[in-house]
Amino acid sequence: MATPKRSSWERACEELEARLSREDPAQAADLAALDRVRVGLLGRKGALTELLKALKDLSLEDRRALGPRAQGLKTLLEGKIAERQNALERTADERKLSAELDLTLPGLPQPRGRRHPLTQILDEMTRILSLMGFSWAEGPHVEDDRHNFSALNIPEHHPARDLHDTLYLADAPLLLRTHTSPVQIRSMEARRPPLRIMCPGRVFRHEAVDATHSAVFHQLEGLYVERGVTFADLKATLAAFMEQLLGSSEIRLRPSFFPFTEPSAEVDVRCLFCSGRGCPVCKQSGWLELLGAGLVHPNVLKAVDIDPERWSGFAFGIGVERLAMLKLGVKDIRQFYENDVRFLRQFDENIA
Ligand code: 2NM
Repeated sequence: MATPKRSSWERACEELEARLSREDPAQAADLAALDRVRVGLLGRKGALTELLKALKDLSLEDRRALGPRAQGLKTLLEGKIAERQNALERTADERKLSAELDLTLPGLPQPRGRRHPLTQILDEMTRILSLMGFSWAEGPHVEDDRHNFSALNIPEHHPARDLHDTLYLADAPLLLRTHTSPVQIRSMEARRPPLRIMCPGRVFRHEAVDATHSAVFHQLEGLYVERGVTFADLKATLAAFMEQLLGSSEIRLRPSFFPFTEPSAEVDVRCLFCSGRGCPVCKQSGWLELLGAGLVHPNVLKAVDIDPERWSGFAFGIGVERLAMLKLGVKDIRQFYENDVRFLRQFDENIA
């Protein structure tokens, strides 16, 4: 037999259920209307809150029977309110966005960068050499006399040490490296042969700047030390390197002199512009002078404690700017350093 309190609670609950089916919170027109619905039902004095509070006046048995009904009603209502709130907020965001932005306008073009032409050439050279087994080596720009000169068999009074070529630091017995060969000395000091390295990098000379001279420029040198390395290895390596780099493998070696190699050679490549017929670029000779090279001088090996009776090696050096000027048709070396985008833009890369 239902108690009077239980009956009146059940009536109240039925009224509320009827009310909810009439005025579904999912119909609220805007966020303010939804909030009024929420407060009216779930607020501190809301109808459902009151109903839940009134449960405490019922007997334990009645509470057990009716509590879940009220709780179910609350859960259902909260879910509906949250869902309607999400929908209303989304519509508000979309309205605001379309008022401020025209999403049908075309996008802004994004300018695409490119590598500096010297970097492009240097990367191409190191890519080829690394396929031939040379590994990348670097060293400091500020060097001491031993690594830049004496270990390279450049004696005290050699003209390369002349004040007109070398930039010395004022307060220390140090200098700016005049070539990348000190990197090769450092590599031979640090590691035992066999050794196959490439040394790309910046070098410095005390020099008047003009269309073909810069006080700061770039070199790439290669070094290979192994048992029984000969001039034939040097020639074949350079021919393969030039074939990959320029598409021309015909090379010519002319006797020359470097303190750190013996014998030494200037290496010419068949002119890539006229294939040897003669043109202004090669000054009608049919050849382009591109590299210096030779077999590492025994005194250089001795200076880094490598026995020249057991080991031999070849080395070569190439000027990056000179090659880039030839390949790209640049007439003034200074353009590489001015960073004028109208100049740099000409050397776009074919990236899909
Ligand atoms: C060149 C030409 C010829 C050279 C020699 C060495 C070393 F460290 F092994 F002695 N490094 N680079 C070399 C030889 C560089 O540049 C025109």
